[in-house]
Amino acid sequence: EPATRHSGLDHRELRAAAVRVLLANWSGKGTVPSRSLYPHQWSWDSAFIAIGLRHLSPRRAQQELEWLLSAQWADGRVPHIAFNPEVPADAYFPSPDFWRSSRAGRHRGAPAHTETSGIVQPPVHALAAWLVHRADPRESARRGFLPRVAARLESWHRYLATHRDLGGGGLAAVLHPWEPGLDNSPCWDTPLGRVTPAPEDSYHRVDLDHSVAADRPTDLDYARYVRLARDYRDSGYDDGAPHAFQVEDPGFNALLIMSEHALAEILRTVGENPSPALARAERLTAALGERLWDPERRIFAPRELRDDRLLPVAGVSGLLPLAVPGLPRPLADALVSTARGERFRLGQVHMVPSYDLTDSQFDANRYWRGPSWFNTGWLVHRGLRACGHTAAADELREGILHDAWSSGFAEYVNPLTGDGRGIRDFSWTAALVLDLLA
Ligand code: 2M8
Repeated sequence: EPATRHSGLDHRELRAAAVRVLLANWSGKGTVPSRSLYPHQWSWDSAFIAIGLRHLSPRRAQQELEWLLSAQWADGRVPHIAFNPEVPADAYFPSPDFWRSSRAGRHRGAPAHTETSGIVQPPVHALAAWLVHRADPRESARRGFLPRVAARLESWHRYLATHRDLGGGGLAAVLHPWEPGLDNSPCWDTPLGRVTPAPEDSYHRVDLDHSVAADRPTDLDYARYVRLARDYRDSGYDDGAPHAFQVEDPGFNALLIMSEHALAEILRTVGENPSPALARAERLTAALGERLWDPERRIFAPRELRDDRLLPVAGVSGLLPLAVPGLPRPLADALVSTARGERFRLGQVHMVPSYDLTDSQFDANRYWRGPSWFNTGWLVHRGLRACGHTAAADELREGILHDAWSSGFAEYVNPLTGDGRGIRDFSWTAALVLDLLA
């Protein structure tokens, strides 16, 4: 029997447990991904969290997004971390005194009232805002939720369309492996390998105080992350400065397209012109097909801008365009067959592995080098459903719910065994479970 076929899961009990995780991780203004490992507000985490919170408290889901967007810079970027000043500086590395946003980011319009990081994460926010609105349109209208967030979302997307189109082909580029959110994916090994590591005695890895080293990125990866982030900071967070790491990621851009469609709905609802968002969505979708489709592996792949070439890798971010509205049918069909094929074995392993099962760099336990994650599982599920693959979507949904329950809302799971990895009571795991149960 396939590993993903389950029965006997008590959905009421599961829902109650997911609610407990989200209530415990609420900090008063936003939700931390984890009390121990990630004690601040993270950008794409908050978007996924809001998508789940809307079933529990539409108002809290709105506040989650509004709080994150209040950390936005004047140039439009939404920082990947909004720091909570009440949390001790040594609780997470890199801390505010590393990023120095209010000083180093001054010329880009970093807020003076709060400390943030200076890099970004995938733009899931407009999609989340639209789903949150739809969960309770009356409460949304009463609080003026959409008018409050529409201009900020528009300026976020404009930032990505202008400052981040470093390849000139219409896609947004990422400048750090933390930006696509799939930190140590083997997809980045080649471009990251060129980065000179920072001296290891120049910082302390707090993450290893909370998690098993074999489940986390290596010290060498960290030394390179630190170098890239420091260099960007020291340029004053200038997107026009030279960057050692510059990649167009299919997952990041797929989420941007989904969010542009959602933003068009938001603009329409508040009585504004949706055309700019729709035009960007159309341009991005065309560029995704032209620039990132790998006909050999039949998956979308990251493009390294330094050499202007597709990286020969198959990562889960390459499957995420399945959820893009209006993706040409032949591409969607090819993605589904790749997901079912030997590289991801959809339906035969737990959820969707983060990296190619057949590649020598696949590691079933180490973070984004192979384990299955709940947010990418949720996105693939959404794509399968949108493309009419209902049975596969139902099966994946059951698998996600089961793995969340049996792992105690783990951060990620071993795709071959389903064993939980990383930390437990992880917020987006709980939030996306709530969404799938609704
Ligand atoms: C992980 O990334 C952070 C850095 O941003 C870290 O390793 O400390 C990633 O899984 C990322 O996608 C996620 O948003 C973040 C918080 O959950 O943790």
